[in-house]
Amino acid sequence: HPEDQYLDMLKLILESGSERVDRTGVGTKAIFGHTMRFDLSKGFPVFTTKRVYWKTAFKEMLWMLSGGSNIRELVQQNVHIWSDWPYKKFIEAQPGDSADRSISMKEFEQRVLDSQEFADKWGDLGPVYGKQWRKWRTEDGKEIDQVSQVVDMLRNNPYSRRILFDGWNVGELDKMALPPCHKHYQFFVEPNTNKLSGALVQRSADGFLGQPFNVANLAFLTSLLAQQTGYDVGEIVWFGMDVHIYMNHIKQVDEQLQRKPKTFPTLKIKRKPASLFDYTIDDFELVGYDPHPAIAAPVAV
Ligand code: UFP
Repeated sequence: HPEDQYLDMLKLILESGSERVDRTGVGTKAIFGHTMRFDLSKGFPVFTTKRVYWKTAFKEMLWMLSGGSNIRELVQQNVHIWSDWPYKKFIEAQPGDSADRSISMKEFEQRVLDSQEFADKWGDLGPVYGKQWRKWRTEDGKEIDQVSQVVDMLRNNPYSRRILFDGWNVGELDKMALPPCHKHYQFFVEPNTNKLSGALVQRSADGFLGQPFNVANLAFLTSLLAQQTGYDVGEIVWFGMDVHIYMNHIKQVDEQLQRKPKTFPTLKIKRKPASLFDYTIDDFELVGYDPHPAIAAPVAV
């Protein structure tokens, strides 16, 4: 089963990963340099040995594609995966004696929803993915839409070796809530089969929580681009650099490793909108997704 690639990676990290103290202080076991590939014509690679909240992942991808960098549009869609960072920043900015120092994440998110002004001030993540993908700023003040350039190249210059975009804007890293993890996307058209393949280079991968999302979203993005530019789906290739398991996820990983993968679902795209930027979450269905139950785990912030 293609998902064995994922389970084997988790096993490898547990068995041979070196223990390292990381930025978050939680501690990880990590390996360096790992790859996996999935043939999209044989099913959509959303892992089945635990439930992956694919709608959350897809909503995040659509938000990034829209150029978004504020949690407001995510929270409006009930997506909370980016809220930890601005919440932490807000709390730390409050004076010690302020009542606001002890508001909960839910209360924080409610304020973001209630007030555009509050959201602008506290919900912004800095120039993260969406900003760099769609509005990369040049020295002379212009903005480059890298994603539209990719669409354009797929249509007009499909054998180019430069069909890629990158979120790693070195000059703006210090203004981002989190420097891009999934940093480099590149695409490849195979002329005989008319298939489009997509690759992702991920500098840092939380093997239990993040990586399954990142693989699903790579497959998702590749499928959207294929539909928009008139190709069939080929393969996705995932390259992880620092691939790690947090020490407080080890029990969860052990549990997941007991399970047998089930058949991958298929992605159904219900319509073809006018552009890559006109999809909504209701355009998608994962037909036949019948995973093992979810396994909860804390996020390291
Ligand atoms: N992480 C992922 N995938 C993502 C994302 C974050 O695995 O899409 F946004 C994880 C990787 C790492 C942490 O555990 O978040 C980022 O920390 P650092 O910047 O120190 O690598």
